[in-house]
Amino acid sequence: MSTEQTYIMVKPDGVQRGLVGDIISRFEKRGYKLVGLKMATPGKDHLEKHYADLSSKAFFPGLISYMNSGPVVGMVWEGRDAVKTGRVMLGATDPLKSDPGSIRGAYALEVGRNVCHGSDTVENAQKEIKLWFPEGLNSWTSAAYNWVYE
Ligand code: YYY
Ligand code: MG
Repeated sequence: MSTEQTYIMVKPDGVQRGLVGDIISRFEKRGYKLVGLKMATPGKDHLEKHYADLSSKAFFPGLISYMNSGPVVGMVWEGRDAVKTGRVMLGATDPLKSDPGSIRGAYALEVGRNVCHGSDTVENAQKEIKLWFPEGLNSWTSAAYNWVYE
């Protein structure tokens, strides 16, 4: 168990469908601390950097075009096991295989419209946070800390 930061992003379909508030709310209510938040329309080059590891996949061009189809909302959440738990909260990549209590399991049906992104490892989270928040994050002490952690 460790305190981690993870990069969570509402994809263009999630923004268009009015899911931003719900997604933020789930992380906030779980007990995670918000240390970065922005809406962005960063363009193709930036999105290709974000998904660089997938550049050889057949679905890559479609993925980039979908991600570039409207603004996204990026956020950084901090707390206990944030990377792994964030992924559980998102659900499986294919929404049909996601737990119904997860974000994708509740709101999506197709892998190419799966509403949200979450870092998959601590190392990738650090890379993604640098890419999306080059200006840095917000350091603050949550008044709820001792009510969330023993
Ligand atoms: O991390 P996660 O989003 O759950 O999956 P990745 O394997 O990193 O793929 C990124 C993104 O690519 C996925 O959220 C949807 C899309 N994608 C796709 O369109 N078709 C696939 N067969 C696999 C992934
Ligand atoms: Mg991924």
